[in-house]
Amino acid sequence: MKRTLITSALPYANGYLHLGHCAGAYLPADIYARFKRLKGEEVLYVCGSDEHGVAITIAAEKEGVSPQEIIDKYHFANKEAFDKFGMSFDIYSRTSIPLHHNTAREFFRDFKEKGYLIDMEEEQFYDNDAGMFLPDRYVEGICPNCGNEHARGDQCDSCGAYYNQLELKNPVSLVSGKTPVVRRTVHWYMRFDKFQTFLENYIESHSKDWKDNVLQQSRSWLKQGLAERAITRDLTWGVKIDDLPDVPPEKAKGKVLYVWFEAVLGYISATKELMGILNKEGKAGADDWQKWWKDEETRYIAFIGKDNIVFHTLIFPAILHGRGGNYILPDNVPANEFLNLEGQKFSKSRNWSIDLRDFINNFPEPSGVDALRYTLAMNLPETKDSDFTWKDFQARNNNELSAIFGNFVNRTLQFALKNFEGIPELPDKYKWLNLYWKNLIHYFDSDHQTEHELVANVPEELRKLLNDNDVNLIYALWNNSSEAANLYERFRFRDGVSETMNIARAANKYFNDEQPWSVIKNEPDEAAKTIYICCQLVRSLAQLFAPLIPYTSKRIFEILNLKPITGESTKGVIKYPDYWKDAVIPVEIAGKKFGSPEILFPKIEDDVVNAQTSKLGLMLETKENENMVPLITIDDFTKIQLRTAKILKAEKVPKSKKLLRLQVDTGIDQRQIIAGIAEHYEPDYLIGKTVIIVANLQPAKLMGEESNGMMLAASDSTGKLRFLTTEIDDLSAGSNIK
Ligand code: B3M
Ligand code: ZN
Repeated sequence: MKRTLITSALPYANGYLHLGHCAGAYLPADIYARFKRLKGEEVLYVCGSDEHGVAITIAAEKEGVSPQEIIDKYHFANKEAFDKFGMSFDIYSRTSIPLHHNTAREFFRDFKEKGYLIDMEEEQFYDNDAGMFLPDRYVEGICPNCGNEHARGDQCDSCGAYYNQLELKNPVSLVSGKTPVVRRTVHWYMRFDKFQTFLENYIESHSKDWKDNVLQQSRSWLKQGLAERAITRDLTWGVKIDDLPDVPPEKAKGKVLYVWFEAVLGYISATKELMGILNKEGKAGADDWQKWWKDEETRYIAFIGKDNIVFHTLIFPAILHGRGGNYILPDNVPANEFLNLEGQKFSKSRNWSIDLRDFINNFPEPSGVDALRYTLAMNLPETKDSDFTWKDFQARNNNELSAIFGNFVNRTLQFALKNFEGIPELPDKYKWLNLYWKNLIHYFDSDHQTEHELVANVPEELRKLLNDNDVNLIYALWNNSSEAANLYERFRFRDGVSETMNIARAANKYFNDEQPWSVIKNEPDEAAKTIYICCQLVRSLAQLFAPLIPYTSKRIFEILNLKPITGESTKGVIKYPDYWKDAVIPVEIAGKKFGSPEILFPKIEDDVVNAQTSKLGLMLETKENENMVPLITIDDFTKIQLRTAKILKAEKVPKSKKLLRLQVDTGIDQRQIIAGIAEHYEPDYLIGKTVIIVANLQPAKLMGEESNGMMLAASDSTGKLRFLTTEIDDLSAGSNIK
């Protein structure tokens, strides 16, 4: 049996995780990791924060902080949210650590020595004001393909066309707001064309076992022909190369590795980091990372969202293959499509999102997290985009987790406690029940008839003890658990979870058919046998649901006074026994006392989900939502002191692309106001203008600059900000506005 290496795409540390992220590369991977551990296999599950690239620097500018502050804020916030969401990573690392920088630089140097890199001069936009070359996401203009006026530097969001930033018409720097100039700069290009044939063979070798969406995207890139791609960028934030020997510093100055070239190497550096930690604890060799990345006995599964496919099926395999040294390649890349929210795409800017940390704050009980995991699992976008709705979350919790699984556990344990003070002792007549059960499982395992024949032809001697209901329930346990295992192995988690929930349905049917509440009156031994079998099923279901709802499974094991077995991280150094197989075999629990049962999944009421739904899209200042803003009294309004003011001076705030520093005459004093309009106005244009300010606002600090007041502005139909002014321009400064 091969060991299994699992990675999830490294989320950018530039914002809080939302439920769409969870349903993409994370929850499926965690279900898979827990399942493989519970099967007794050697597993390593690696993830971490992706902390470089313009995704980080843009977020830093938006929040007016440094990139380091951004990644520290979101790395730890996301790690905490993942932990509470039950993610069982063996390590959650980050790409800002020196170990990662060194790993990435090693690959760069090796490729340079092997001739896989060529340094070429190219023309690129340069912002004279900001004194920097402009990466694609720092420049905007008119799309050369469709005329969209806000097209980004590399790809148009409206028509999807890819192009070189120099093809943009009327380009504008998003740093200074000015027209950039064209300058020549050197970049190192990776000759991906040299890996065309290798990658074609690699992709076609998986034509049978990879998802269609993954194969299609990979093939279409290969069909266009792989060209050399720049793997450096003119940025100061990232993995630097200007101090590498054999790299001319004058060429490499101010350059970092392209984030997508180094981020995928983050999986390897995270593994190295973990082995270094374990080595210090005497639990692994420092070089043990190699058995995960350079050993044919390892099977590597890379979980991602569909926007990361070619980076994991073409770019990363080319890098691994180019490095040599027996690096293994992804054995599968089960990319998920996207999760939508109440029928719309997740959108932070439109506040149409549910952050994982907010969900956990609103549903702090472990049952809430498990209900979310279950709801997401039942709606995973495995083959097409899917949707999360609060109503479905409520229904899954109330009608399935609570009404089927929770109800079965509760009625079984309550009945056992009330009538047997715990798990019933087996009456004499049934003292060999466990053995008969094991023989029945052996018969199912060894006989390959159809489902109907299997149950119909159960050996007579087993029938002496097990009635039809008993046999049907044990068959459902055996059959559905192995079906679920097959489905999980094929990354079909929705169906695997359904198979498991169907065991709980069969268990409820068994309880109803056996009618212990009435049988106990005249045949207590029969009732004892029934409840004993139900208690076994409670344990089995806790085991089989563990990959999905680990908190609830753990709770059930604790109530039964059994060791919780939920597939938690073992840092890749310990293998469990095959608990999956073990889940269908009865354990010795007759007569066992247990703790007080509890409601595992409290009902979620309408007002709870309505409160959540009503939050979506709020603070959206559009016409249809105006009346969403609470009404105020005239007294409230008079607290705000609005005045006219004249702009005396205007200049840019250093290192910020949004802020201007204004000196204004308010008619009562002269003061500094910081305004977020640098992307919309040249400072000189504002001098002498009459504007409207809030004069009695608490002083605030923005990018270290004091602001005493706020200048009023509104967005026009194109999203451009326009400051508010008065009908006549020479209205004296300081007029009170009522
Ligand atoms: N951070 C893109 C993303 O967050 C990128 C994934 C890197 S995986 C090495 O979707
Ligand atoms: Zn376009």
